[in-house]
Amino acid sequence: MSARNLPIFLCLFIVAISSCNQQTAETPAPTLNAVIPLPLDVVASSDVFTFDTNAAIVTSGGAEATRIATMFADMIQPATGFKLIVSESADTSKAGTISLALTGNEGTLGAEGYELNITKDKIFLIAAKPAGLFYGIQTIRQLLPHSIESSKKQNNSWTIATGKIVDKPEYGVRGSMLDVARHFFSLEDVKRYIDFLAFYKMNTFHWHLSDDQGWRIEIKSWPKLTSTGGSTQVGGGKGGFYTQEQYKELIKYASDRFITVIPEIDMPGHTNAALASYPELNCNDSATKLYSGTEVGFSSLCTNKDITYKFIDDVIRELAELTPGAYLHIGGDESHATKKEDYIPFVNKVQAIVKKHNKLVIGWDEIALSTLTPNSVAQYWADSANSVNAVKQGAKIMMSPAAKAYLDMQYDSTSKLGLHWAAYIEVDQAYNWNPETLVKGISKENIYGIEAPLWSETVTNMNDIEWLVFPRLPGYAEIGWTPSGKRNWDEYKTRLANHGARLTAMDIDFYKSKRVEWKGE
Ligand code: TNX
Repeated sequence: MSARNLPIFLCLFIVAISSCNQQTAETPAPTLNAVIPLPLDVVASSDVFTFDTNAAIVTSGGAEATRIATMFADMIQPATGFKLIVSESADTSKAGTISLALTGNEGTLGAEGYELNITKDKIFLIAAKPAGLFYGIQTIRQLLPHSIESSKKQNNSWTIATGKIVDKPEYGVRGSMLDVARHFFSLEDVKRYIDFLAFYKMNTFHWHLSDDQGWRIEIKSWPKLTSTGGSTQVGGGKGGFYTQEQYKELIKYASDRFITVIPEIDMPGHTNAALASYPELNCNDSATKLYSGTEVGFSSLCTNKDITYKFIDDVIRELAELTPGAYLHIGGDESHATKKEDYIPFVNKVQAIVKKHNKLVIGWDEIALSTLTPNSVAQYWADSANSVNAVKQGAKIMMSPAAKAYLDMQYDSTSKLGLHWAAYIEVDQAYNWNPETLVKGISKENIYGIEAPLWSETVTNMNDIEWLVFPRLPGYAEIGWTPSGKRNWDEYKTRLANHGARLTAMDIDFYKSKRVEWKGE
């Protein structure tokens, strides 16, 4: 935003509590003050566009523009009752037109940026690439009244503040991880998780698919991984797993929302579910018992047996065939039951296997103890020395510092869910950090992306997920999207306060932090 426009913008921010705007009492207040992540450049004007049944969406630039427009029309239908017509046309002359155009030319917007121009009687959204249109749609959605999120028809006037937004992300990779191994979550739950990421313009979903307590992805060449290894979870419940067909369904669902899936098979530690399924993966040839506790660091694949690498080759081959994204996550964390002299050659061999199957490696920061292959990414979670070592080897870093970015950390000592081994993370602490300056030796150009992981030792259902994820996830999305110089907790907390009613309309059970003055609709 230019300095020239700052006063108007601030005016809109505080519109709810002041009379500095030119709205009349009947005109609903513009809702620019609730958009998360904060767009890069906003020039507000003091009018409103009103959606009504005459609104029609025209698209130009091809099938993807039309698909995205249709997603938008479908999304707003339940609350508005409008069945907006989507047509491929360059004619934007009619009042009420919402135009989505793909230019193909990245220019300054890049592959994920968009330009949104809202006037009194039309909306123009342009982007170079489909992802940009999709993010522009998320902004329009957040500019509409909160009740747009309702699944039931609302009697509302569907207005949007006029103005111009030019927006693009600071980081190219913005994501979250869901641990489906400690507790299993249905495909439907995982899709809802994907919806959350998409809503905040996040583009990466890290799927933690195996751990001591459960193996969750069907591997056809090693069927007992799921029939045995998938049969329990923390607390001893029945667990579960995804068939390869379901996995592909999720990949498609994510990719329709511009989200790349990074699947993780954690090894050589965190492997009890595999060790319980196949005796030959153990050094003593005897299967372990299934495990439903929450200890870490006690299991290891047998690193000096050939069968172990045959197993890994099969798993990586099947997973690589199912996964369009460039990266496969090999875990590598907390391998306390693997000797260091075994761990290093193990990780080197696994990197070679991943490469053989035409994928790139990402692993937790410990993998930097080995010799990282070109384009490997180390995920900083705990050990800054490992991460700096990765940088020195030329690797990039996925930033997930446990004490700042772990969604399973309790908010404070009274939190009903979560752990606190790394920190208590209140909503302001989750927001108030800068990936570029957090660790000496890791700077902007070394960063691959930002990721907030949710481990599920204490999380058993979707309500639990929502309570830990919200309201911290929007803050992580903003860290990834908005340049650090434009981020400020005092301003953000006002937007978040306004945003709370939207979460409620989305039927999200969120933590009502006392550090935010939540507003009603
Ligand atoms: C550490 S983070 C782990 C996980 C646990 C998590 C709980 C990481 C790479 N390893 O196995 O679930 O702590 O917060």
